[in-house]
Amino acid sequence: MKYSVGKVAVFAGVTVRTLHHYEEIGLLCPSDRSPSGYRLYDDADLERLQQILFYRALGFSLEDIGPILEGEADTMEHLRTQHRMLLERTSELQRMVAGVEKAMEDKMAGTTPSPEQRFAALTVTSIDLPLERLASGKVREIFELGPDRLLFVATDRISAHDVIMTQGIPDKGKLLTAMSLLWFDLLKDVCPNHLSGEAVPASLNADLLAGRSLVVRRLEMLPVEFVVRGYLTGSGWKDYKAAGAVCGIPLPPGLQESQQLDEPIFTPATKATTGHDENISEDIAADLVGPDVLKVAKGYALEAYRVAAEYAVSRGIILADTKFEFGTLDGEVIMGDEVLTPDSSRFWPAESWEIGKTPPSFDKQYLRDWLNSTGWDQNPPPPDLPPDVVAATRARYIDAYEALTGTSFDRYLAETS
Ligand code: Q0Z
Repeated sequence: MKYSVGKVAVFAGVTVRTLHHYEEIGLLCPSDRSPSGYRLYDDADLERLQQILFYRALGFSLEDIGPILEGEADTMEHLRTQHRMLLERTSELQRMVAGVEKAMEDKMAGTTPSPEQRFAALTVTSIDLPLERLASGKVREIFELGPDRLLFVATDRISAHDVIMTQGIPDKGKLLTAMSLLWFDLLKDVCPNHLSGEAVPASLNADLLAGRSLVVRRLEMLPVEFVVRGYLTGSGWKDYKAAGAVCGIPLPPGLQESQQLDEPIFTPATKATTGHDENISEDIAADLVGPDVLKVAKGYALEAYRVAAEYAVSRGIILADTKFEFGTLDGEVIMGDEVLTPDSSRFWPAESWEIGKTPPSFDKQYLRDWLNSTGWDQNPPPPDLPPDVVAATRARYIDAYEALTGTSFDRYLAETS
Protein backbone atom coordinates (compact mmCIF):
# COMPACT_ATOMS: atom_id res chain seq x y z
CA MET A 1 0.00 0.00 0.00
CA LYS A 2 1.11 3.60 -0.71
CA TYR A 3 -0.25 6.58 1.14
CA SER A 4 -0.49 10.24 0.21
CA VAL A 5 1.16 12.85 2.42
CA GLY A 6 -2.28 14.02 3.56
CA LYS A 7 -3.30 10.51 4.63
CA VAL A 8 -0.02 9.94 6.46
CA ALA A 9 -0.41 13.25 8.28
CA VAL A 10 -3.86 12.23 9.52
CA PHE A 11 -2.76 8.72 10.55
CA ALA A 12 0.33 9.90 12.37
CA GLY A 13 -1.23 12.99 13.91
CA VAL A 14 1.32 15.35 12.41
CA THR A 15 0.89 18.16 9.91
CA VAL A 16 1.65 17.97 6.22
CA ARG A 17 4.10 20.80 6.89
CA THR A 18 5.96 18.61 9.38
CA LEU A 19 6.25 15.83 6.80
CA HIS A 20 7.54 18.28 4.19
CA HIS A 21 10.05 19.55 6.72
CA TYR A 22 11.29 16.02 7.44
CA GLU A 23 11.80 15.60 3.71
CA GLU A 24 13.61 18.92 3.34
CA ILE A 25 16.11 18.01 6.04
CA GLY A 26 16.58 14.52 4.57
CA LEU A 27 15.10 12.73 7.58
CA LEU A 28 12.24 11.04 5.78
CA CYS A 29 12.06 10.99 2.01
CA PRO A 30 8.98 9.25 0.62
CA SER A 31 9.99 6.39 -1.63
CA ASP A 32 7.70 7.13 -4.53
CA ARG A 33 5.75 9.70 -6.52
CA SER A 34 2.37 9.36 -8.12
CA PRO A 35 2.24 9.92 -11.91
CA SER A 36 1.17 13.51 -11.19
CA GLY A 37 4.14 14.06 -8.90
CA TYR A 38 2.56 13.69 -5.45
CA ARG A 39 4.63 12.12 -2.68
CA LEU A 40 3.70 8.55 -1.81
CA TYR A 41 4.77 6.85 1.42
CA ASP A 42 5.09 3.08 1.59
CA ASP A 43 5.09 0.93 4.72
CA ALA A 44 8.87 1.21 5.10
CA ASP A 45 8.47 5.00 5.12
CA LEU A 46 5.70 4.73 7.72
CA GLU A 47 7.91 2.51 9.85
CA ARG A 48 10.67 5.11 9.71
CA LEU A 49 8.17 7.86 10.53
CA GLN A 50 6.94 5.81 13.49
CA GLN A 51 10.51 5.62 14.79
CA ILE A 52 11.10 9.32 14.20
CA LEU A 53 7.95 10.18 16.16
CA PHE A 54 8.96 7.83 19.00
CA TYR A 55 12.33 9.52 19.33
CA ARG A 56 10.76 12.94 18.99
CA ALA A 57 8.28 12.04 21.76
CA LEU A 58 11.29 11.08 23.87
CA GLY A 59 12.65 14.58 23.44
CA PHE A 60 15.35 13.97 20.85
CA SER A 61 16.04 16.77 18.41
CA LEU A 62 15.46 16.14 14.72
CA GLU A 63 19.22 16.45 14.05
CA ASP A 64 19.87 13.65 16.54
CA ILE A 65 17.21 11.32 15.23
CA GLY A 66 18.80 10.81 11.77
CA PRO A 67 22.10 9.48 13.17
CA ILE A 68 20.26 7.36 15.77
CA LEU A 69 18.21 5.72 13.04
CA GLU A 70 21.38 5.14 10.97
CA GLY A 71 22.92 3.48 14.07
CA GLU A 72 25.53 6.10 14.89
CA ALA A 73 24.36 6.99 18.40
CA ASP A 74 27.29 5.47 20.21
CA THR A 75 28.97 8.34 22.01
CA MET A 76 28.92 8.26 25.79
CA GLU A 77 27.20 11.62 25.85
CA HIS A 78 24.36 10.34 23.75
CA LEU A 79 23.91 7.39 26.03
CA ARG A 80 23.92 9.53 29.15
CA THR A 81 21.25 11.80 27.73
CA GLN A 82 19.16 8.83 26.67
CA HIS A 83 19.56 7.24 30.09
CA ARG A 84 18.35 10.35 31.90
CA MET A 85 15.39 10.83 29.58
CA LEU A 86 14.36 7.20 29.80
CA LEU A 87 14.40 7.28 33.58
CA GLU A 88 12.35 10.45 33.62
CA ARG A 89 9.58 9.00 31.58
CA THR A 90 8.95 5.46 32.69
CA SER A 91 5.23 5.37 32.12
CA GLU A 92 5.60 6.82 28.68
CA LEU A 93 8.05 4.07 27.88
CA GLN A 94 5.70 1.39 29.12
CA ARG A 95 3.18 2.67 26.65
CA MET A 96 5.77 2.55 23.90
CA VAL A 97 6.90 -0.92 24.96
CA ALA A 98 3.37 -2.15 24.45
CA GLY A 99 3.38 -0.57 20.98
CA VAL A 100 6.69 -2.16 20.05
CA GLU A 101 5.58 -5.55 21.34
CA LYS A 102 2.54 -5.30 19.16
CA ALA A 103 4.75 -4.34 16.20
CA MET A 104 6.98 -7.37 16.87
CA GLU A 105 3.94 -9.64 17.00
CA ASP A 106 2.78 -8.22 13.68
CA LYS A 107 6.23 -8.68 12.13
CA MET A 108 6.48 -12.28 13.32
CA ALA A 109 3.02 -13.09 12.07
CA GLY A 110 3.94 -11.46 8.77
CA THR A 111 1.06 -9.01 8.96
CA THR A 112 1.32 -5.31 8.17
CA PRO A 113 -0.49 -3.23 10.76
CA SER A 114 -3.04 -0.77 9.51
CA PRO A 115 -1.80 2.81 9.72
CA GLU A 116 -4.23 3.40 12.59
CA GLN A 117 -2.78 0.49 14.59
CA ARG A 118 0.78 1.55 13.81
CA PHE A 119 0.31 4.98 15.35
CA ALA A 120 -2.00 4.07 18.23
CA ALA A 121 0.97 4.09 20.63
CA LEU A 122 1.43 7.83 20.05
CA THR A 123 -1.77 8.57 21.93
CA VAL A 124 -1.15 10.32 25.25
CA THR A 125 -3.05 8.38 27.89
CA SER A 126 -0.67 8.95 30.79
CA ILE A 127 1.41 11.93 31.78
CA ASP A 128 4.55 11.62 33.82
CA LEU A 129 6.22 14.89 34.78
CA PRO A 130 8.81 15.83 37.39
CA LEU A 131 6.06 17.79 39.20
CA GLU A 132 3.68 17.09 42.08
CA ARG A 133 0.32 15.83 40.84
CA LEU A 134 -2.48 17.84 42.44
CA ALA A 135 -5.38 15.94 40.92
CA SER A 136 -5.99 13.19 38.44
CA GLY A 137 -9.35 12.81 36.72
CA LYS A 138 -10.75 10.42 34.15
CA VAL A 139 -9.38 12.61 31.36
CA ARG A 140 -7.39 15.51 32.85
CA GLU A 141 -4.43 15.85 35.19
CA ILE A 142 -3.33 18.82 37.25
CA PHE A 143 0.29 19.40 38.35
CA GLU A 144 1.79 21.99 40.68
CA LEU A 145 4.11 24.49 39.01
CA GLY A 146 4.47 26.70 42.06
CA PRO A 147 2.52 28.19 44.94
CA ASP A 148 0.14 30.06 42.65
CA ARG A 149 0.44 28.27 39.31
CA LEU A 150 -0.84 24.91 38.08
CA LEU A 151 -0.30 22.94 34.87
CA PHE A 152 -3.62 21.73 33.53
CA VAL A 153 -3.19 18.82 31.09
CA ALA A 154 -5.80 17.11 28.92
CA THR A 155 -4.90 13.53 28.00
CA ASP A 156 -6.29 11.48 25.11
CA ARG A 157 -8.18 9.22 27.50
CA ILE A 158 -11.88 8.62 26.91
CA SER A 159 -14.49 7.16 29.23
CA ALA A 160 -17.79 5.51 28.47
CA HIS A 161 -20.28 4.34 31.08
CA ASP A 162 -17.82 5.85 33.61
CA VAL A 163 -15.05 3.44 32.65
CA ILE A 164 -11.82 4.67 31.07
CA MET A 165 -11.11 2.83 27.83
CA THR A 166 -7.78 1.04 27.42
CA GLN A 167 -7.12 2.88 24.14
CA GLY A 168 -7.05 6.66 23.91
CA ILE A 169 -8.36 8.84 21.09
CA PRO A 170 -5.35 10.41 19.32
CA ASP A 171 -5.34 14.20 19.79
CA LYS A 172 -8.52 14.24 21.90
CA GLY A 173 -6.72 16.21 24.63
CA LYS A 174 -5.53 18.75 22.09
CA LEU A 175 -9.02 19.08 20.63
CA LEU A 176 -10.58 19.65 24.05
CA THR A 177 -7.88 22.15 24.99
CA ALA A 178 -8.44 24.02 21.74
CA MET A 179 -12.17 24.17 22.42
CA SER A 180 -11.66 25.44 25.98
CA LEU A 181 -9.36 28.17 24.66
CA LEU A 182 -11.94 29.23 22.09
CA TRP A 183 -14.62 29.56 24.77
CA PHE A 184 -12.41 31.29 27.32
CA ASP A 185 -11.70 33.86 24.62
CA LEU A 186 -15.37 34.24 23.68
CA LEU A 187 -16.32 34.59 27.37
CA LYS A 188 -13.53 36.92 28.41
CA ASP A 189 -15.94 39.84 28.76
CA VAL A 190 -18.42 37.74 30.77
CA CYS A 191 -16.11 36.77 33.62
CA PRO A 192 -12.44 36.38 34.52
CA ASN A 193 -10.88 32.94 33.94
CA HIS A 194 -7.96 30.97 35.35
CA LEU A 195 -5.68 31.18 32.30
CA SER A 196 -2.37 32.79 33.26
CA GLY A 197 -1.32 33.44 29.67
CA GLU A 198 2.11 32.06 30.53
CA ALA A 199 3.94 29.48 28.43
CA VAL A 200 4.60 25.97 29.68
CA PRO A 201 8.09 26.02 31.27
CA ALA A 202 10.70 25.07 28.65
CA SER A 203 12.26 22.59 31.09
CA LEU A 204 9.24 20.29 30.70
CA ASN A 205 8.96 17.87 27.81
CA ALA A 206 7.14 20.15 25.40
CA ASP A 207 6.28 17.53 22.78
CA LEU A 208 3.97 15.51 24.98
CA LEU A 209 2.33 18.63 26.39
CA ALA A 210 2.09 20.74 23.23
CA GLY A 211 -1.43 21.89 22.53
CA ARG A 212 -2.88 19.98 25.49
CA SER A 213 -1.56 21.89 28.51
CA LEU A 214 -2.35 25.25 30.05
CA VAL A 215 -0.62 27.22 32.77
CA VAL A 216 -3.40 28.38 35.08
CA ARG A 217 -3.73 30.45 38.24
CA ARG A 218 -4.23 28.37 41.35
CA LEU A 219 -7.70 29.07 42.74
CA GLU A 220 -9.61 28.03 45.82
CA MET A 221 -12.12 25.85 43.99
CA LEU A 222 -15.79 26.01 44.99
CA PRO A 223 -17.27 22.62 45.96
CA VAL A 224 -20.22 23.09 43.60
CA GLU A 225 -20.72 22.35 39.90
CA PHE A 226 -22.38 25.31 38.17
CA VAL A 227 -24.67 23.54 35.73
CA VAL A 228 -26.83 25.54 33.32
CA ARG A 229 -29.55 23.87 31.27
CA GLY A 230 -31.29 25.35 28.24
CA TYR A 231 -32.93 22.04 27.31
CA LEU A 232 -34.55 19.32 29.39
CA THR A 233 -32.34 16.21 29.19
CA GLY A 234 -30.15 13.92 31.25
CA SER A 235 -30.60 14.17 35.03
CA GLY A 236 -32.73 17.31 34.56
CA TRP A 237 -35.27 15.33 32.55
CA LYS A 238 -35.13 12.49 35.08
CA ASP A 239 -35.79 14.83 38.02
CA TYR A 240 -38.55 16.65 36.14
CA LYS A 241 -40.33 13.37 35.35
CA ALA A 242 -40.12 12.34 39.02
CA ALA A 243 -40.91 15.66 40.71
CA GLY A 244 -41.94 18.24 38.08
CA ALA A 245 -38.94 20.26 39.20
CA VAL A 246 -35.14 20.38 38.84
CA CYS A 247 -33.03 21.44 41.83
CA GLY A 248 -36.16 22.83 43.43
CA ILE A 249 -37.05 24.92 40.38
CA PRO A 250 -40.65 24.07 39.42
CA LEU A 251 -41.16 23.74 35.67
CA PRO A 252 -44.48 23.93 33.78
CA PRO A 253 -46.29 20.61 33.37
CA GLY A 254 -46.32 18.73 30.07
CA LEU A 255 -42.73 19.35 29.01
CA GLN A 256 -41.14 16.68 26.84
CA GLU A 257 -37.66 15.20 26.75
CA SER A 258 -35.10 17.45 25.01
CA GLN A 259 -37.55 20.37 24.95
CA GLN A 260 -36.06 23.85 25.09
CA LEU A 261 -36.83 25.69 28.32
CA ASP A 262 -38.33 29.18 28.22
CA GLU A 263 -35.27 30.44 30.08
CA PRO A 264 -32.00 28.64 30.84
CA ILE A 265 -31.96 27.45 34.46
CA PHE A 266 -29.14 27.19 36.98
CA THR A 267 -29.11 23.68 38.47
CA PRO A 268 -26.20 23.30 40.91
CA ALA A 269 -24.74 19.90 41.75
CA THR A 270 -22.26 18.61 44.29
CA LYS A 271 -18.98 17.17 43.11
CA ALA A 272 -19.10 13.52 43.99
CA THR A 273 -15.68 11.95 44.45
CA THR A 274 -17.18 8.60 43.54
CA GLY A 275 -20.26 7.86 41.51
CA HIS A 276 -22.39 10.59 40.03
CA ASP A 277 -22.81 14.25 40.86
CA GLU A 278 -25.98 14.96 42.79
CA ASN A 279 -28.33 17.81 41.94
CA ILE A 280 -28.85 20.17 44.90
CA SER A 281 -31.06 23.15 45.63
CA GLU A 282 -29.74 26.69 45.32
CA ASP A 283 -30.12 27.03 49.11
CA ILE A 284 -27.76 24.12 49.71
CA ALA A 285 -25.33 25.56 47.15
CA ALA A 286 -25.45 28.86 49.06
CA ASP A 287 -24.64 27.01 52.27
CA LEU A 288 -21.64 25.38 50.56
CA VAL A 289 -20.04 28.47 48.97
CA GLY A 290 -21.70 31.43 50.70
CA PRO A 291 -24.61 33.47 49.34
CA ASP A 292 -22.51 36.32 47.91
CA VAL A 293 -20.10 34.08 46.00
CA LEU A 294 -23.02 31.95 44.79
CA LYS A 295 -24.81 34.99 43.42
CA VAL A 296 -21.76 36.13 41.43
CA ALA A 297 -20.85 32.67 40.10
CA LYS A 298 -24.47 31.88 39.20
CA GLY A 299 -24.72 35.16 37.28
CA TYR A 300 -21.47 34.36 35.43
CA ALA A 301 -22.64 30.81 34.62
CA LEU A 302 -26.03 31.91 33.23
CA GLU A 303 -24.51 34.70 31.14
CA ALA A 304 -21.71 32.41 29.92
CA TYR A 305 -24.31 29.82 28.86
CA ARG A 306 -26.33 32.48 27.04
CA VAL A 307 -23.32 33.82 25.12
CA ALA A 308 -21.98 30.34 24.32
CA ALA A 309 -25.37 28.93 23.24
CA GLU A 310 -25.93 31.92 20.96
CA TYR A 311 -22.51 31.43 19.37
CA ALA A 312 -23.00 27.65 19.04
CA VAL A 313 -26.39 27.98 17.38
CA SER A 314 -24.88 30.36 14.81
CA ARG A 315 -22.66 27.40 13.90
CA GLY A 316 -25.47 24.86 13.71
CA ILE A 317 -24.94 23.39 17.16
CA ILE A 318 -27.31 23.31 20.13
CA LEU A 319 -25.73 23.69 23.56
CA ALA A 320 -28.24 21.66 25.58
CA ASP A 321 -26.50 22.06 28.93
CA THR A 322 -23.07 22.61 30.40
CA LYS A 323 -21.15 22.54 33.64
CA PHE A 324 -18.85 25.33 34.80
CA GLU A 325 -16.49 25.31 37.74
CA PHE A 326 -15.47 28.42 39.62
CA GLY A 327 -12.89 29.25 42.21
CA THR A 328 -11.89 32.32 44.14
CA LEU A 329 -8.62 34.23 44.27
CA ASP A 330 -8.23 37.20 46.61
CA GLY A 331 -12.00 37.37 46.95
CA GLU A 332 -12.57 37.44 43.18
CA VAL A 333 -14.75 34.74 41.54
CA ILE A 334 -12.90 33.17 38.60
CA MET A 335 -13.96 30.55 36.04
CA GLY A 336 -11.69 27.52 36.15
CA ASP A 337 -11.26 24.01 34.79
CA GLU A 338 -12.22 23.22 31.20
CA VAL A 339 -15.14 25.02 29.63
CA LEU A 340 -17.74 23.96 27.11
CA THR A 341 -16.02 20.81 25.92
CA PRO A 342 -17.94 17.68 24.89
CA ASP A 343 -16.81 16.20 28.25
CA SER A 344 -18.50 18.98 30.25
CA SER A 345 -21.43 19.78 27.95
CA ARG A 346 -24.08 18.31 25.73
CA PHE A 347 -23.71 19.54 22.18
CA TRP A 348 -26.32 18.45 19.66
CA PRO A 349 -26.16 18.94 15.91
CA ALA A 350 -29.13 21.28 15.37
CA GLU A 351 -30.52 19.07 12.60
CA SER A 352 -30.63 15.97 14.82
CA TRP A 353 -32.66 17.65 17.58
CA GLU A 354 -36.17 16.30 17.99
CA ILE A 355 -38.52 16.95 20.92
CA GLY A 356 -39.34 13.75 22.76
CA LYS A 357 -36.07 11.99 21.88
CA THR A 358 -32.54 11.95 23.21
CA PRO A 359 -30.30 13.16 20.38
CA PRO A 360 -27.18 11.04 19.85
CA SER A 361 -24.08 12.25 21.67
CA PHE A 362 -21.95 14.26 19.23
CA ASP A 363 -18.71 12.66 20.32
CA LYS A 364 -19.33 9.28 21.93
CA GLN A 365 -22.29 7.73 20.14
CA TYR A 366 -20.21 5.62 17.77
CA LEU A 367 -18.17 4.32 20.70
CA ARG A 368 -21.27 3.63 22.82
CA ASP A 369 -23.04 1.84 19.97
CA TRP A 370 -19.98 -0.31 19.39
CA LEU A 371 -19.60 -1.07 23.11
CA ASN A 372 -23.26 -2.09 23.28
CA SER A 373 -22.81 -4.35 20.26
CA THR A 374 -20.07 -6.27 22.09
CA GLY A 375 -22.35 -7.20 24.98
CA TRP A 376 -19.87 -5.66 27.47
CA ASP A 377 -21.43 -5.54 30.96
CA GLN A 378 -20.05 -2.01 31.62
CA ASN A 379 -17.73 -3.19 34.38
CA PRO A 380 -13.94 -2.96 34.03
CA PRO A 381 -12.02 -4.11 32.12
CA PRO A 382 -13.53 -2.58 28.98
CA PRO A 383 -13.04 -4.32 25.63
CA ASP A 384 -10.11 -3.22 23.41
CA LEU A 385 -11.29 -0.61 20.93
CA PRO A 386 -10.73 -1.63 17.31
CA PRO A 387 -8.94 0.94 15.11
CA ASP A 388 -12.07 1.87 13.19
CA VAL A 389 -13.88 2.78 16.42
CA VAL A 390 -10.91 4.89 17.53
CA ALA A 391 -10.68 6.55 14.11
CA ALA A 392 -14.42 7.24 13.91
CA THR A 393 -14.47 8.72 17.41
CA ARG A 394 -11.44 10.89 16.65
CA ALA A 395 -13.22 12.12 13.52
CA ARG A 396 -16.24 13.12 15.63
CA TYR A 397 -14.07 15.24 17.95
CA ILE A 398 -12.44 16.87 14.94
CA ASP A 399 -15.90 17.49 13.47
CA ALA A 400 -17.01 19.13 16.73
CA TYR A 401 -13.89 21.30 16.86
CA GLU A 402 -14.15 22.35 13.24
CA ALA A 403 -17.90 22.98 13.46
CA LEU A 404 -17.45 25.17 16.52
CA THR A 405 -14.40 27.09 15.38
CA GLY A 406 -14.90 27.15 11.63
CA THR A 407 -11.15 26.52 11.34
CA SER A 408 -9.22 23.39 10.47
CA PHE A 409 -7.72 21.30 13.25
CA ASP A 410 -4.57 20.86 11.14
CA ARG A 411 -4.02 24.58 11.54
CA TYR A 412 -4.25 24.35 15.35
CA LEU A 413 -1.72 21.49 15.28
CA ALA A 414 0.66 23.49 13.10
CA GLU A 415 0.41 26.50 15.41
CA THR A 416 0.84 24.65 18.70
CA SER A 417 3.48 21.98 17.96
C1 Q0Z B 1 -9.67 21.85 39.39
C2 Q0Z B 1 -10.11 18.71 38.32
C3 Q0Z B 1 -8.87 16.65 38.06
C4 Q0Z B 1 -9.12 18.07 36.24
C5 Q0Z B 1 -8.46 21.29 41.11
N1 Q0Z B 1 -7.22 26.80 38.54
C6 Q0Z B 1 -7.37 25.84 39.52
N2 Q0Z B 1 -6.92 26.09 40.75
C7 Q0Z B 1 -7.04 25.17 41.73
N3 Q0Z B 1 -7.59 23.99 41.55
C8 Q0Z B 1 -8.08 23.65 40.34
C9 Q0Z B 1 -7.97 24.58 39.27
CL1 Q0Z B 1 -8.55 24.26 37.70
C10 Q0Z B 1 -8.71 22.34 40.24
N4 Q0Z B 1 -9.95 20.59 39.74
C11 Q0Z B 1 -10.89 19.67 39.14
C12 Q0Z B 1 -9.62 17.54 38.86
C13 Q0Z B 1 -8.63 16.90 36.76
C14 Q0Z B 1 -9.86 18.96 37.01
F1 Q0Z B 1 -8.37 15.54 38.57
N5 Q0Z B 1 -9.21 20.24 40.77
